[in-house]
Amino acid sequence: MATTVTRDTLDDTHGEAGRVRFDELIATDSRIEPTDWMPDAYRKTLVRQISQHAHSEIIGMQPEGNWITRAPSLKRKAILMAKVQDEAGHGLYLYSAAQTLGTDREEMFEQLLSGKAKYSSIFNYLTPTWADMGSIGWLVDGAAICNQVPLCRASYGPYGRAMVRICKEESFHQRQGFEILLALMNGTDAQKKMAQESVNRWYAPALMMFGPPDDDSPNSKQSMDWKIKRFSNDELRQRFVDMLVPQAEILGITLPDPDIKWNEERGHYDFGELDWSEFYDVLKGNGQANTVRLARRRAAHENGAWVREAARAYADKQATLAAELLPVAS
Ligand code: BYC
Repeated sequence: MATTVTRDTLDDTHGEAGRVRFDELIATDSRIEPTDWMPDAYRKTLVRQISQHAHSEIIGMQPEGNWITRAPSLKRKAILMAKVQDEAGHGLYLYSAAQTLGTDREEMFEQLLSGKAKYSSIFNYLTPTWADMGSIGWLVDGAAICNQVPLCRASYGPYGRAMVRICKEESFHQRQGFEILLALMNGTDAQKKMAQESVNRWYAPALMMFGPPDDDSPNSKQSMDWKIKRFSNDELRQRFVDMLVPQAEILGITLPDPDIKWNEERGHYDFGELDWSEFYDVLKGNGQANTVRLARRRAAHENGAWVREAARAYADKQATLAAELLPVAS
């Protein structure tokens, strides 16, 4: 478990020299580490983004967890279970990274459970069919990779390093989703229909994962100046569409946007406007599953109280034992 750095140890004790060094580290593409001086707003931005990201991984276990017992074969169950476990792991690395900024894990949990903290809009959509496991892997993890590979170069060291392992695992997740859809598209007419219908539902919400259009993204400019974000929301969304079109052709799936067209001049695919009112509605808590996702998370947290108590008691016991042994050892 990561050590929580307290705010006292992070106070501006470095004075002007700290600020100069911070600016220099950013300008030279070097990394900011937990003990370096950093502006308060940089710290707050990181805690906001990293904790939202952690919450997304933890809440993101639910839509797929819903299918573990119903996956169509033992092999599919095992793969899905491993994927959901990976997501739990991602959440834990990210909470640890956020803790290095002086925010307590309990505080972050509280923000999630009280509904104060955001998590990715995408996890408020339902998963009524098996094909949705394919769509989540192909589209949701695909979008996650596009967004997260540049985050491996985020200026804050613990975040960037956590992202390296996460991206490796996301890459496997994306391929398993693609393979589920490929199997369905090589199956019966009913299976092909199920795959297409699922992609029809997930395509636009996956594009919205990148966040609002650049003109409506209040945080992007500052986060890019600080080299936390390396590309804007729209740049990454474009990259994602460019990646999806040839993959959809291989699958034999139609992306549900009649405006997708290669633009020779831009060297990118044009695509249609998204319904941003739906995105903001989901953020306000009015998505298909906001209520159930939070209710499940709260129940899991309450049911897990005994595990936290046991872990705490064990840690206390170990600390007492270590203290008792210390004089003997010396
Ligand atoms: N959903 O100024 P903007 C996964 C919020 S999990 C909800 O552009 P920013 C997986 C945004 O927070 C992957 N809220 O913000 C897990 C801000 O509100 P606040 C999750 C969104 O931070 C399990 C406001 O809108 N990935 O892959 O510069 C199974 C204005 O936005 C969303 C990450 O968390 C959204 N989609 O950019 C399978 C990646 N978009 O905080 C898969 C890390 C925006 O000011 N995060 N908002 O109240 C990021 O890269 C950035 O935070 C974002 C947004 C691109 C998401």
